[in-house]
Amino acid sequence: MSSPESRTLLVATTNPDKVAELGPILSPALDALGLTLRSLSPDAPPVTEDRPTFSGNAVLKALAAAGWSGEVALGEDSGLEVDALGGAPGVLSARYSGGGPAENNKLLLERLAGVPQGRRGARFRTAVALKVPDGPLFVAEGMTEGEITGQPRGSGGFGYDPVFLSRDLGRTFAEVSRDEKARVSHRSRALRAVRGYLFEAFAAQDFETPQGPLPGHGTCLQALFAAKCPPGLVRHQLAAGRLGRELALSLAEAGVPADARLAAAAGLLHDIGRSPFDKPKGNGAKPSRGVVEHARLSAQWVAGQGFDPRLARAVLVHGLDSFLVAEFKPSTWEERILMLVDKLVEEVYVGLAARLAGLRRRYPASRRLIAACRRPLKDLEAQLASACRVTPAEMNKRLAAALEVVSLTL
Ligand code: ITT
Repeated sequence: MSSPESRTLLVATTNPDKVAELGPILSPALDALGLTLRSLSPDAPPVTEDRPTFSGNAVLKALAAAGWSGEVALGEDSGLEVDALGGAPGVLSARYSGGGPAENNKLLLERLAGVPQGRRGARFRTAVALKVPDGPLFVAEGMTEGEITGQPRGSGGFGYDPVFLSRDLGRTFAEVSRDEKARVSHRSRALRAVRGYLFEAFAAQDFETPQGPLPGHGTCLQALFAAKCPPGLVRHQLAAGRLGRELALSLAEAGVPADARLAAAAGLLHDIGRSPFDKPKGNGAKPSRGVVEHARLSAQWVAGQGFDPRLARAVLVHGLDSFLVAEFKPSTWEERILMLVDKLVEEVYVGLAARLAGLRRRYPASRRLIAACRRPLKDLEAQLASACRVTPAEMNKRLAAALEVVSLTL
């Protein structure tokens, strides 16, 4: 993967209301990577949004902006789908009436005249596409449900916000603050899924912290292959790294000082000691590949690289047995993040219950340990969700969405 020279993320939109909503959601990832946000200048060539889907148009915008600027670019396409109108205005949302937002809302209410509440279901959708010049493309979608009011309500927001009654908030998007909208909006959901992929767009970047060096995405993946980790184990660690960085970014968004660079590296390297390459040799003793010993072997490998010691510590205390020994209990945000995300993913997101059931099947000798850890893990899940200011269900939805991002090369 070639790495762009520029330290900028170019947002390919001409809509300043969208830029105002994008900034706060992206900023934890931009801060972690030292990137600055730039929006499209008026001299950028216009793009004809002629695709039948939001993701098709988001990809068009991202490809055009990355090609034109040579910078990593984010394309966004969004709109409103109304059930009683067969999904209209859909991809034509911006151009529905041929006039501005007030005319669009007027036409929408006219077309829904006589449709009773309860049959006015609607949803906003956003697709975002992150394009690395000469590199991959990441695509994610977000959605939020609601219904169309009888009359416009509220003076905030933009576009169709005054007529969209949010199911999550019980008010129109024009009646709530920007922060409240950001908790549940289609745009925030798509952006939260994709923002961590900036770590992969800038994969060649390693980090320097006051405590020592931290390996970036590319360095971690190279280490996994050099350590001869089998493909399934690489996929598990890739999933834990992606979830770990998104959970850290969600915490940072809520004002909690979690380091997404550390959480990402911990997820990517936490099982490196399971690799056959790192088995101790010579005394005939086989290392346990069970739920406990591998954490020590992985931490040993990490410590041997001279990385920031917080990384080896997070890896050391990610095994289930750490809950049972006071001195090994995960106690920093990044240690807690790794402990939890490792118990939510196999090679894909499965959630806590299914993950523990899988561990019980694979390690029958550790059944009692696994059963004893169920409650502390549920408590940890609740603690992290509360620190993100969301319910555990919403936090899990966010994390699962971060693994549903499509990654392709065109
Ligand atoms: P760019 O193409 O330059 O990004 P645009 O405003 O033309 O800007 P779209 O093509 O994505 O954007 O059209 C989306 C339209 O859907 C937008 O103009 C609004 O009318 C509506 N829309 C999208 N998200 C919205 C939101 O959060 N609140 C209210 N209306 C929204």
